[in-house]
Amino acid sequence: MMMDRPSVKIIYIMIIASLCCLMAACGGKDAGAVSDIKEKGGKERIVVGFSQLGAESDWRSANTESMKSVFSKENGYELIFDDAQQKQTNQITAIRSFIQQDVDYIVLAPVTETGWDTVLSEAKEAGIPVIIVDRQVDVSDESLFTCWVGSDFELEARKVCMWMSYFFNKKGIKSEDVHIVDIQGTIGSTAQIGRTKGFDDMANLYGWDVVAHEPGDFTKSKAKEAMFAILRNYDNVNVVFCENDNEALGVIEVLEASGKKCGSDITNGEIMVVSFDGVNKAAVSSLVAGKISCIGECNPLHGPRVESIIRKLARGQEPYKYQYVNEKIFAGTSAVPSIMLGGKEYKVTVFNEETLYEWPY
Ligand code: GYE
Repeated sequence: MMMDRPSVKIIYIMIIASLCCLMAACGGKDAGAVSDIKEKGGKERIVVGFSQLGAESDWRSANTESMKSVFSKENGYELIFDDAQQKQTNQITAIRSFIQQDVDYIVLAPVTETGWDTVLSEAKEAGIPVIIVDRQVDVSDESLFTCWVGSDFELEARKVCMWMSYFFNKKGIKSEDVHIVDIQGTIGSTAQIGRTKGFDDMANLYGWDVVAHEPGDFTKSKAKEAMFAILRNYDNVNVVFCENDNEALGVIEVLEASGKKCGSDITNGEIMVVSFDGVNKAAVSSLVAGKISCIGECNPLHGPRVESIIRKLARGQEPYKYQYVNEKIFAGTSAVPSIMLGGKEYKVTVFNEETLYEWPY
């Protein structure tokens, strides 16, 4: 006997409802939710658990947004998103919950590099592929994750330092007259480790006077504290290397409140600020205004990249283990049109009032 559409729908809802009750009765509340998701509409959705480390910067918000817009219901996904609020323990708890819910893929943006072996072994045992995004994990066995996609943070730092070296040369500024501080990112994160290393190596190579390293945790507030401390302890700093834009904006606030002028004319008392990301509109406007001299781009739009990895895996193909994203250098002045690094030429993208509105982020 043919049933009309509403009756089919009611029977369908009843089946789903009883399945959910059954799951809940077994104590598997979350597992019930996932199988419900997978069966809705008769078409399987791919369930992705994403452990995001926090919301400390504009880069992070853009990254979260990119992931959420790609892993949407319309695109056939169910995204279980967890914000770990900068705590690794929260990330470990989230991953365990994803395993319990039997998600199809786990995506992890790790806060720091170490301490992942146990929980990633658990994911491996459960047979769930783990894709690492943005920062890296330092594990004893690389088979504990499927692959990684993100930026070359050390290269970003080398490029910004090279831009400075070209600029100083052009303006006749001697290496020994460069008194520079590094406001570091979250200690132990790949972005910090790479940027600090790139900075240290280049400062050493050019013989700049490195006055201090201060942790700024990639946040405006921590960077402000760091800059206040630096101003209390040293009176000769003329360049501030910030490991992200939010830090740079904090540093500029502190410098201006202390009566200093931010700019590239360090011979005449200005303080040069350089940074990374290029995602924050206020930071890019500061570049155009000359308050930030150079920004090493750090691209946060990893959603489509992670999705293409998942598509590959779903087809049974093996993605590259490490996938680095190509990035640019941004400046507000055309003083340095391009730089050479490792035998490669990098053109500098110059932003002004007009091109600012063509900003991709
Ligand atoms: O540069 C910073 C964020 O890991 C690439 O983390 C990321 C960095 C980014 O908080 O703004």
